[in-house]
Amino acid sequence: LQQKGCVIWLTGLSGSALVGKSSIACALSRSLHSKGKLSYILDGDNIRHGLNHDLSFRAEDRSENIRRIGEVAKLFADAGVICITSLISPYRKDRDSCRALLPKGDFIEVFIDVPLHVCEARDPKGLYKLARAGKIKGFTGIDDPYEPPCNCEIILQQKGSDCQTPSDMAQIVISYLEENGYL
Ligand code: GGZ
Repeated sequence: LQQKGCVIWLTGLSGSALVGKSSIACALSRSLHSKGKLSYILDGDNIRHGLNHDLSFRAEDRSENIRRIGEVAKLFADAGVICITSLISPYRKDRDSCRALLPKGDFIEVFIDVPLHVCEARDPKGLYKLARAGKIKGFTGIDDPYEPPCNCEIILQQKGSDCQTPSDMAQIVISYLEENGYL
């Protein structure tokens, strides 16, 4: 296997399904596959059903969720896999701790910069509605913080109404990987 591993760390608000973290992760993984590159997606929502089923959405548990996923992502990268993580990962210090686990350059932080009102208008799982009604407490963006990255490698923005598709956004990441010697 002639492949340099790395971690592509997607961060951003919940529920941006149309061009959200999960759909970008999938588009990216498909594109890498078509180039003969091995990748693996670690999705917060899925991992919370297995490895991290003991964790809630309290601040300490979110931190632990991110810490474990960061450690697992590091193992994938060590094995030469391009590991794509898809978590809200709302706290800057937790993302920075994951960055510190990897050799310089191998942690590629991608901010999915979709405004709250856009995510909330989509609300694919109805979670924002429940959070606004006080039926979910501590929902990111409503009554729990999201700290945007200060120095991330890539920002993917949802500009106005012209909607970039997940594969348009994945292509931006692919170009970054090409320019930086990962592809
Ligand atoms: C945020 C929550 C919450 C609360 C349940 N806050 O749209 P989704 O459903 O699929 O993505 C969200 C997912 C977030 O899990 P993560 O592991 O990515 O979060 S973190 O990085 O903060 O640990 C959402 C759902 O779980 N969800 N309750 N209170 N999102």
